[in-house]
Amino acid sequence: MKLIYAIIRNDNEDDVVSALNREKYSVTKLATTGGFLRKGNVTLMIGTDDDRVEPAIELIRRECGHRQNITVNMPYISGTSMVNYATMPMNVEVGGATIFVVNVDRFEKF
Ligand code: 2BA
Repeated sequence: MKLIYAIIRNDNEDDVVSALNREKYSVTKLATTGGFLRKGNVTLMIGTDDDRVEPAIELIRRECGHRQNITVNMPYISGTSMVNYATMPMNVEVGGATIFVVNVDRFEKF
């Protein structure tokens, strides 16, 4: 058995979770925050049999679409004697999904 962690954008959550449920995957949603952009995203935990991992990833890929480049204003500290907060435009890729697949040693339900 495997546990899939899929970090997706908030915008994609409904479509991905509905599609996973239709295909009989059990899903737990966690409200998470990206450490870089400090914006909300969603982490899905999906426990499933080994042979259902690839179909789940394909489904997530289909629902999340392509990555896109966006420009964000990142905060940074400027100046020496005083702390001045400013922002700096930066290009980042968003969209798609970030996926980790880990082995499950033991799985029980009571
Ligand atoms: P964030 O950490 O908010 O990152 C948002 C996007 O900013 C990333 O998109 C990436 O394009 C860019 N980015 C992240 N860290 C960067 C850095 N140190 N320097 C320059 N650009 C950076 P994604 O790669 O699609 O990641 C989307 C979200 O997935 C991330 O949100 C984070 O919550 C999670 N994530 C991605 N890779 C991860 C990893 N290796 N471990 C844990 N979480 C990860």
